[in-house]
Amino acid sequence: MKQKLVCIFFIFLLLCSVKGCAMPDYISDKDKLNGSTLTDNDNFDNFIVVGYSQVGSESDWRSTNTDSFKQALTPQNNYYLIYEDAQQKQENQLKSVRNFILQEVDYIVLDPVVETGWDTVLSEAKAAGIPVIIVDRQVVVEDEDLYTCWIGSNFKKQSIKAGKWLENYLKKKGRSDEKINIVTIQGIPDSTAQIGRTNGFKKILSKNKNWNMLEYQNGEFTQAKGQEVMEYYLDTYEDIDVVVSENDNMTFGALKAIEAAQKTCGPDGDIIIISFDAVHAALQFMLDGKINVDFECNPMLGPIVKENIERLEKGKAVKKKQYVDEKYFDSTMDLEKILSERTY
Ligand code: GYE
Repeated sequence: MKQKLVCIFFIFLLLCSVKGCAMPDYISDKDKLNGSTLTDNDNFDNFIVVGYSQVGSESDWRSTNTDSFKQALTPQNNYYLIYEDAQQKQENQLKSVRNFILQEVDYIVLDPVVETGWDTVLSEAKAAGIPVIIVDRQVVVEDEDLYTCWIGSNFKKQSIKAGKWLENYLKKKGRSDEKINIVTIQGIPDSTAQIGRTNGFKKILSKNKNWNMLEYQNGEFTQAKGQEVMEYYLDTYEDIDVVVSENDNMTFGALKAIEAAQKTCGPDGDIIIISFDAVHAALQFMLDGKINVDFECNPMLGPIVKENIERLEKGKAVKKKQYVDEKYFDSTMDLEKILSERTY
């Protein structure tokens, strides 16, 4: 292990001399080591080196997810975490994974921005004997043995629940036979979260002949793009009954656009808002009467990955696909209590 860290250090020196760059943040940022620094005298022999390629920092969900890894894989727990933010670009992730292989890390954790295009790089990791744990989004590869396991959410189930929730809601309002105009603000195309959330909802959509999906547009999972897409929808369509927004940050942008267009939304407004993630700020908007329902996506994957690594270190098997538990929240619930108890 010591050789690996020495190797990481030399690669770092090399990168600095070639690019004249600042320290990479996994070495310079003390927070990432949870307040502790590595010194020459530290005994690294028992450290488990993990290279973690994160999608980006596009949303509240994502930041919480990143923190859960940084808090679980700490030097105090005998981990050395090399964190890389891919800024929602697959090419950056391919580079990171290849660097991790070069650095001879013990494990690679990959949250793939999109599902396809991973076969080659994962074969390289396999050839180097480095186990790869896929988190949150999934990969579609020819050979499932290219990764050890996957841990994340059931996005399709989340949006099937969303569709069923809408059926019930409209029924309660006596609107089951009314023509319902819907728009969808989608996440990054080809990401598991987008595919699952779009397709799950489509299943219920196809059963309700009076539901009319006006359009799908990519909001890139960001607030700015979500706002832009919603502005376009409001300019284009007179009568929108429902907005399905495939993550909370795009919803925050949509709420701004709706307000600017002097329309109303939420349980007492004109537009029904269905969102995904259920981050703290979204539940606050729900409490303020702006969002109708939010389907939780559990970001706390760091400790689960740690447990999996610990099993693997002991030579035990891990389950190939591991789904996390998730709930949903709507405006009929005791949101003040829920918000006060929630950690994310
Ligand atoms: O919903 C969104 C993020 O893949 C579950 O990505 C994740 C999604 C999440 O940017 O906020």
